Amino acid sequence: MPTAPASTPDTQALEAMRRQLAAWSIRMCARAGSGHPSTCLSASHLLTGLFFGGFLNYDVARPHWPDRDRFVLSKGHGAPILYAALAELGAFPTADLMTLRELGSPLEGHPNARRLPWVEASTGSLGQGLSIGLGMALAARLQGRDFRSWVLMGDGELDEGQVWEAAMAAAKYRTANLTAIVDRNGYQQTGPGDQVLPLEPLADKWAACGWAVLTIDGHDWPAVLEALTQARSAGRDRPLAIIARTVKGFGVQRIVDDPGNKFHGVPLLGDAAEAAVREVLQG
Ligand SMILES: Cc1ncc(C[n+]2csc(CCOP(=O)(O)OP(=O)(O)O)c2C)c(N)n1
Ligand SMILES: [Mg+2]
Repeated sequence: MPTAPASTPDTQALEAMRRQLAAWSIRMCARAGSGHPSTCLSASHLLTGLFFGGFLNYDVARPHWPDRDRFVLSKGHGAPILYAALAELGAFPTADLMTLRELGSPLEGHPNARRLPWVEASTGSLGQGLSIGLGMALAARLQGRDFRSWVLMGDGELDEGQVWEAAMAAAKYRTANLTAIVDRNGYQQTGPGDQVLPLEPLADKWAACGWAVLTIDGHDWPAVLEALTQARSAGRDRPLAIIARTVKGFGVQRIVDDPGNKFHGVPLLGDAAEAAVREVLQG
């Protein structure tokens, strides 16, 4: 039976928060003059649902609380939306978000666990987060704790062989407290991922590795919330992969319509950034 979150998530409130996080991501990258806003936008429902829907057992006031759920942003270049979520949860002032990528700011371009206590693992070198999240899931078992480990990955990131070593090991150890969320936006750095290395049939690959798999629309609130609810379910004996079909640059038509690489690593600047912020807040 799925375990419902503490209270039923309010989809309208989640959507309002998602739009705020999207807006922050665009503003932060514009201010920095660099960063990956389109990467943040495709993951916006997934990350907002996890952090604000009652699924992540977490307290920003106690970042080293031993029983906290662990969240690893394996696609570390999506750092702005993680920082925005942490700030909105009260970890630090939202004004600090505008220091993204400034020399000396702990809000580095990729999450640095040595600079921010809420960052569970330093990421940015793609392919490593699932191994780290698996280690955390196993640590819970060794310590007799019941926290969960959540890893958000890019789909291009799945080209890395280490992902599949971790996937097979997780199945071997039956880490039911581990959830991999794949932001399946179809694009990576240079363009469509399938032109670089075809991934389909992706769900079959995870299943063949011994995982439970859900494929969902990653921008549909009921689907996202149901998948996260199932991830917390006690009735599974294996790790769960949520393959979330998403749109890179979701909410900003100019990026969505781009026939190239969806502005990967390209911030919108000046008037274009302001227009994009309006679009994600009101569109
Ligand atoms: C090991 C490694 N190789 C290459 C890069 C450069 N790089 C940064 S982002 C990216 C594309 C990632 O695509 P994807 O995982 O699909 O992320 P998203 O589409 O969500 O941006 C690449 C190749 C990297 N960060 N790490
Ligand atoms: Mg991608």
